[in-house]
Amino acid sequence: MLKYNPVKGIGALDDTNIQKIINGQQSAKGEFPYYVLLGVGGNAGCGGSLIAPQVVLTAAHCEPATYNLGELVTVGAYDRYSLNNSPAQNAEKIRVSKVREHPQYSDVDYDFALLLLDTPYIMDSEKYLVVNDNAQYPAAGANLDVLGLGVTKVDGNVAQKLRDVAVPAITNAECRKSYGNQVKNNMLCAGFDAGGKDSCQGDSGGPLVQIEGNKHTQVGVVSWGAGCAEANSPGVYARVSSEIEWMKQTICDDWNVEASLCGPSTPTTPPPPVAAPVTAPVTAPVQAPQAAPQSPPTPTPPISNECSAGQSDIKLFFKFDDYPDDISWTVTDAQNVLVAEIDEPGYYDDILLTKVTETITVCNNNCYDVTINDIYGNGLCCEEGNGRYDIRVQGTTIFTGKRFGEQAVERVCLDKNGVFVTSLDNDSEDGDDDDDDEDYDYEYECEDDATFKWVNKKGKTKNCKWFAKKNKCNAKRKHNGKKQRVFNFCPFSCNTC
Ligand code: 4AZ
Repeated sequence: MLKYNPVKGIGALDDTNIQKIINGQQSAKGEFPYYVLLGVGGNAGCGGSLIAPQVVLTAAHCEPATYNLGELVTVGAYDRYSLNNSPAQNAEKIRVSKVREHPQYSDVDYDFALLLLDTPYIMDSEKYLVVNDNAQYPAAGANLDVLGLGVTKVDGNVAQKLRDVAVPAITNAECRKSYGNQVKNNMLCAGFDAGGKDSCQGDSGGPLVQIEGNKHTQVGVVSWGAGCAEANSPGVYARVSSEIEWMKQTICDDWNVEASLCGPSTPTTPPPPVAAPVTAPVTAPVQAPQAAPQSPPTPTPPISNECSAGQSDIKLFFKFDDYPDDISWTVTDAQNVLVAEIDEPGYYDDILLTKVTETITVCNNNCYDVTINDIYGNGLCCEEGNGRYDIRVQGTTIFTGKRFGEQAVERVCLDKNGVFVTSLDNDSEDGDDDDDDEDYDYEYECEDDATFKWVNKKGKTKNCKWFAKKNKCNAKRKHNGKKQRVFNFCPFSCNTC
């Protein structure tokens, strides 16, 4: 978010004094069951809070109408890269169907937005969140907690697990000593004179709460500040009690969904079921990560339900180098049908993005080619940072790579139980238990296609021998109008006959 720096003005981040922010602690699982990550995994930029089963409160400066509308958010988030919160309630990815940014939002003023979720998330917890409607609260000096998955130091990495820190409320009069008239009545400041503890980038939109036992009262929404955790520069929050009427109008009148702030009688439609929380379908196709500011990825074709041997997940993990936007990938099955892809470089383009795990749901008893492309041609390392990819099946990393040039192709075969195997033995497909080898005449020549060549970016021509020598037989190249793996053109050099 924009930062007001008394010397440099709004928008300037004083990075000359890089401090550890927050100085908080990792939250306990289930401690803040209402926390929402606006997005999924490493592509998520902001936080939010579930103030009703189908409603998330966040900050307008997170621009949810641009980045989250129609996309998935992670409700009940704790670990950025996992929905599994056990033994606490698990997180869920739920799509955002409507977004309402405060109509008076401008710069840092009226920094509120509401999201309507496709389906409710029923918190199965003794803890509950209420929005503060009392303008007298919190009192100066009240002990508040702010939470988030944002950076743990200025310009650092975003947190993997939810963190929280205690900060005292300060009066707006006191806060104006730091920021002057930038602090409006609909804002609330919290922090220590000496700094040291604060919210920061990536925490925006998340809740500032006052905790009394299981009752958490949300008094603020993370909004702005001068840098993070600097002395005499408290964190500034959108003051929840100021905009209760706008929230009620949006949630109770316009959206007409269940919310405690609407009172018991407001909804005219029956409230959503209060049974078990809605879980994502197990047969869900690949969930593409939250769209980055640029155009969204090509939608993934749904996976056929006809996986006769059941389904499993292939996890594709990236630790990026300094240029996540160079990376794209595809997964195709043995019949060369596209199963999932992020086919455009530029998709992974978030300045906070360092790691991502993609989950690709595939059929057991099939083979898949995972192709990772780096448009710049230097892989995920090393001159531009120390990245890598891991391909995981059932929790085990089966392939990893970093210095792969333009392209890496890894073949992942899963047996009938979803266990990784190097190839599938389909000999019995014809129902004939005989050794099929005997049925074929093996007297064929094992020869490279003498016409195969590939011209690199510097205009140099490479042949089969070069690919074999460079261990690039698995790369895909176009030849005679067909894009295939090089060993298909070069079986002799690549030793695959
Ligand atoms: C931000 O950039 C941000 N220290 C959030 C909170 C604060 C500063 C910056 C408060 O999202």
